[in-house]
Amino acid sequence: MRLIALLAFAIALLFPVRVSAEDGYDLWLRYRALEAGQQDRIRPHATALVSEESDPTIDRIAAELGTALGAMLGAPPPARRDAPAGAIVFGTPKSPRIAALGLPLGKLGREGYLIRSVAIDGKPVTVIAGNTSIGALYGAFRFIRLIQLGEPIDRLDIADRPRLDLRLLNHWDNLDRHVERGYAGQSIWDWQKLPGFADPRYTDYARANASIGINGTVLNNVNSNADILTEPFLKKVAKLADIFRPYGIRVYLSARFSAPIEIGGLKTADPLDPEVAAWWKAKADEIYRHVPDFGGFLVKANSEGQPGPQDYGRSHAEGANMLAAAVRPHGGVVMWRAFVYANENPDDRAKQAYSEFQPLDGTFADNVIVQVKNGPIDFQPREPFHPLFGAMPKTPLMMEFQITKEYLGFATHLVYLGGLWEEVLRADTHRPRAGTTVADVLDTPVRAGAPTGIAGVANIGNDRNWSGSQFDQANWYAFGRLAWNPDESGHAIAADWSRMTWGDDPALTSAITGMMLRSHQAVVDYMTPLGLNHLMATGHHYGPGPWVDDLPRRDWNPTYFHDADAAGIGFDRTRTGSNAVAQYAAPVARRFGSLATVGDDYLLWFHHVPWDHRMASGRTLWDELVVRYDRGVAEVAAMQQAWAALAPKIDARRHREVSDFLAIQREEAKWWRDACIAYFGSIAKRPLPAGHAAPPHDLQYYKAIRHPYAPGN
Ligand code: GCV
Repeated sequence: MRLIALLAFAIALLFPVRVSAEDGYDLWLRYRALEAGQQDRIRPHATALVSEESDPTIDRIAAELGTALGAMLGAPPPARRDAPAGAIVFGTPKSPRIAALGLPLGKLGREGYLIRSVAIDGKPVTVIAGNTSIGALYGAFRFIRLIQLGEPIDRLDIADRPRLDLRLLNHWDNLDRHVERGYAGQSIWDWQKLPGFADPRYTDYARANASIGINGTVLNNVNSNADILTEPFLKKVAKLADIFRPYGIRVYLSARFSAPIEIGGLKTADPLDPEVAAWWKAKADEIYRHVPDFGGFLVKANSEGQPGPQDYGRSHAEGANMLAAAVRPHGGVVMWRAFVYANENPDDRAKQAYSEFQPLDGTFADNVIVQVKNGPIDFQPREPFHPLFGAMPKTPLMMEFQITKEYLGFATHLVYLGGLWEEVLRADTHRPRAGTTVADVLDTPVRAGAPTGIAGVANIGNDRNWSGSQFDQANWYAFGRLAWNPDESGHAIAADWSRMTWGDDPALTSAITGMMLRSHQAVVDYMTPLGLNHLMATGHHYGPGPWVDDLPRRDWNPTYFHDADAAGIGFDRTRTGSNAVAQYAAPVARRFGSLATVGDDYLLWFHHVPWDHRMASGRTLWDELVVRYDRGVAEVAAMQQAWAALAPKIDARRHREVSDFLAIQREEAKWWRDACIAYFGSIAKRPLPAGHAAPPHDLQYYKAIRHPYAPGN
C-alpha cells in the first residue's frame, strides 16, 4: 500500500495535473493571484472591508470584494465595523461615516458612484459610495477592475454614472430552451426546473452583467410565446427577478400581441377594444404582484409574421400606447421594435422601418421607447447607421445591437464587435445639426424624464464558456461598457477585456487586441466586402448563398440585395434607384448618394456600380472585390499565426479551443471567398486579377453544399 502511495506521489510530482483547467467560465471576473510586488502595493489599501449598512446589495458588494481581493491578494480582507487605516469603506450616505464625508454625490443619480481616497478619523481609507447601494455595487466592480488592470489605487478620485437609463440584454430564448440565433448551447433559463431549483449560474450571470453595468434583461424571444405570461411562468420569472434584484437587474418580458386571444380567451387583440385593454391591464397587475419591479414589455409586432395592431387596422403607436397604459401605473415601459418590413410592400426593404415609424413621431405615450436596430436591414457585417436615428425628435429611441453573431460566422469566427458598434455610435446623423452622433441621439432624453436606452441581443447560452467561444465573451463585455458610456473606445475596451481575460502581459495584450481590432474588417472582407450584404445561405444564415433567388419573400433573397448583373453590382439607393439616401439628413444623403464621396465601406450598399468602375485603389471594381475577398482570408491566416505564437503565455485548454476555432474560421473564410468569387465571376465574366487563384471547384459545387442542422435556426 505504502509503495503504491509513494508511486502515486512521484507520478503527481512528475506530471502535475491542474486541478481546474481554465475553461472560460470565470469570464473577465477571472480573479487570479497578482504578482508579489503588486500584492505588496495593494495590501496597505485593502486592510479591511467596512460597511455600516445591511441590504442584499451591500451583502453582494462585501462578497464580491472579498472574493476578488481574496483571490488576487491571497487572503480576503476581514470585515470590520471600525475603519482602520487602509480600509475600504463602501455604501451610501445612509452610513454615518459616508454621510460625514459630505461627498459630491448630487450629480451621480441612482446608479452613479464615487471612489475616493479620503481620511476617516485621520486614517487613510478608500471610500466607494453611491446614492444607492446599486451605485456602490458598480463602484465596487470598478475598484476591482482597477486592481485587475494594475492601476494605482492610493490616490483615487473617480466619479462616474451611466449615460443611458436602460442597458438591457435581449434574450431570444424560447421556452423549450432553443435559442433563436444562439450559438452557445441551450438557453440558460431552465424553465422546467424553475422556480423549485435555481441554477447557481443565474447568480454568476447577474454578477457578470452588474460588473459591466447592465441593468435589465428581457428573458424571452421577441418571436414570443404567450405562455410566458401565464401564472406558472410568472412564478419562474419572479424567482429569476429575486436573484437578479440585488445586482440591480430588472426583468422584462417579450409580449405576444395576440396573447389576449391565446391565453385570455378573447376573440380579438384589437388594441382599441376596451376588453383587450382591460385584459392587458389585469395582466400587468398580475405580473407586478409577482415581480414588483418588473421593467416592462418588449414587442415585435407586425414583423416577420408576428401579430400586431395592424392586423386590426391600427397603427404601431396605437398598439404600443395600449400596452403602455397597462404598465404605466407600475412605472413600466414598453419597448416597441421598429424592425418591420413587408413583402407586400414593393419598396426597398431598407426604407420600410423609416417610412412606417417616422410619421408616427410624437404620437407614442411617454413610457414607450422605440427600439431600432443599428442599421436599416438586419445586423449585417457592416451597415450604415439606421436613418431613424435623429429623425424622430419627439420619440425616445433606443439602440438594438446584436451581440450574438447571426450574420458573422456564428461562435467559431473570431469577430470583435466593439469597433463596429463604435463606428455606428459615432456616426454623425447631422440631425438636428452637424456633429450630432447616434450616441448623442441615444443619450439625450427627448424631454425631461424621458427614457433612454440600448439593448443587445444576447450571445449567452449554457455552454461552459457562456458565449460559445472565449472571444465572444468580449462582445458581451464590450456591449456592457458601451451601454454605460457610448463614447468609450472599442480599442480601450478590447485591451481591458484582454488583460482581465487572458493575463496582464503587455505582449499578450498587444497581440490579442491587434487580432480583435482587425477581426471585424476581416469578416466584412471575406463575407460581404465593399457594402455588399445579406449574401447568406437560406434560413440559418450560415455560409454563402449569393445565388439564392427562390425564397417566397423577394427581400429574403441575396440576389435582391446585391442586384448583380452583366453591367455591375450593388443596390441603387440613390435618386436613380430606391432613393433610400433621402431618408438621411441632407449632408449625409449627399455623401452616401455620390460615387465620389460614399467611400468603399458602403459603396455597393448605395450604388449599382459597373464592374470596370475605377476604385480609389486604382483597381477596377471586379478586381477590388477579389482582392478584398483574399485580404479577408489572409487576415484570418494572420490571426492564426499571431495566436499560435501566444501558446507559451496562455493556458493550454483555452489556447487550444481558440486555435481550433481559428482553423474552422479559416476554412470557412476560404469557403465564402471561393463561393462568392465563383458566383460573382459567373456574372461579371472577367478574369481574376493576377496572383489571385481561381476557386478550386465550380459554382455547382458551392451551390450544392447544405447545412440542414446549423444551430440557432
Ligand atoms: C427574432 C432576423 C433574424 C430573426 C429575428 C429577427 C428579429 O430576421 O433572422 O431570427 O427574429 O431578425 O430581429 O426580429
